[in-house]
Amino acid sequence: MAISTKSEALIQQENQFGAHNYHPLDVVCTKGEGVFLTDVDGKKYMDFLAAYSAVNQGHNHPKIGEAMIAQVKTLALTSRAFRNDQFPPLLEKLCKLTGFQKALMMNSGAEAVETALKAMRKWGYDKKGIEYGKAEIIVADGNFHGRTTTIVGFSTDPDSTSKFGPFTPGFVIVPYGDLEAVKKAVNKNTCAIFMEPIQGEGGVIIPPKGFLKGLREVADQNHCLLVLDEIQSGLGRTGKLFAFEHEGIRPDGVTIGKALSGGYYPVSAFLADDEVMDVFTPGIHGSTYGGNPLACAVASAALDVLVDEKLVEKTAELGQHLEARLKGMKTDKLKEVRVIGLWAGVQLKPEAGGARKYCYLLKDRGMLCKDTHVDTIRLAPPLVITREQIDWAVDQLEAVLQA
Ligand code: IF1
Repeated sequence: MAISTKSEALIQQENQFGAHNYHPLDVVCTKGEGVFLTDVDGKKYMDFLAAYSAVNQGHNHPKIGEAMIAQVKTLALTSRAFRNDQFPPLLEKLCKLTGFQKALMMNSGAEAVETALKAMRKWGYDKKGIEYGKAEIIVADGNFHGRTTTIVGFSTDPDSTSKFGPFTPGFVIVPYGDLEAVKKAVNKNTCAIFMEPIQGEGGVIIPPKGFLKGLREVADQNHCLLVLDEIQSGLGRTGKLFAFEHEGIRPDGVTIGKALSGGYYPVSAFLADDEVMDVFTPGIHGSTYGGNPLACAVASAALDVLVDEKLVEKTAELGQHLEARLKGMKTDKLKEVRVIGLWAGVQLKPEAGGARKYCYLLKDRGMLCKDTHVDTIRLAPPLVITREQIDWAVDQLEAVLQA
């Protein structure tokens, strides 16, 4: 479809003055409301990505926006050199909601992951007694945990790792979902197992049943930590507050981000009990913006919306409908459909010609979603979506897959 001069001018400007570290769909958004985005030409789209689950509460949620504006007019930043009145209540709310004893606030997801990695290693030295410099963390093939040099160092995606080395040592990569491989990799120097409970960038990869439970057992038997990255899977996306609840386990630590602010502001956290969190003592870790009053006010409102609007329960229910509708699509282009809550990886057969072209066809029909790993269309609408809106979206998807 032709791009208007207004969009074209903005795309040209971005290409000229911005680093080319992305290849976005050519839609220039200017407004968001609930599940909808509007572009600069006034065309309205249903958002089926939700900023990679950051906007679980829906675009422009009035309660989060109002909390943000009120706090902006009062106090935005003190740094952690001084205390602020928004931080303590947010910590308590977060701990009571998630069941962890302590929270450490950061900004981006990658920073929460870095925090978790530091905690795992220091716990290994302080509490497990691993010889200094020898700590190992077991991670998964196909992982995505962010973009810092340490994190991309244990990525297996060539795009993430290309020429950014030398990398931080101390990571052991095993196939995702392979419990036997984890058992083989674990040794006296293992301080932790660190994985996504469901791999997002991997294309919504749900591990075999019992895998997380198995990881919990391996960690317990070998006196090491199990830490899960719920930055994308957490806060309702899978129909539970945390994806690990599907297997009835509890990790020793968890990273959250994205929907913690409902998309308004970068807010992330590492959550753990005292046994792990007390490895952090004054001066050894932090961030200028971590736990700032604006972030805390926004996160507090974003969590309230999640609870007050029963978005977790709603997602569990609507997720079943999404799954039934996606699995009932009449098309010969599907290889596999993976669904958990309002999160789906629609994997096409190679002969379908790649997922990206279908994302463009969907865009023309007013639906925005994102391809991943060549053949997979990833669906993750804001959790405020209705059953009728899901039906409309699946109708569009089915139509483009029949073309
Ligand atoms: C980008 C992917 C999604 C994450 C998990 C940590 C982070 C992420 C499980 C880091 C971030 C984002 C980053 C974004 C694309 C996106 C993504 F496709 F790359 F993998 F969501 F699926 N842990 N995921 O998914 O959080 O530092 O970005 O706040 O453009 O890189 P961040």
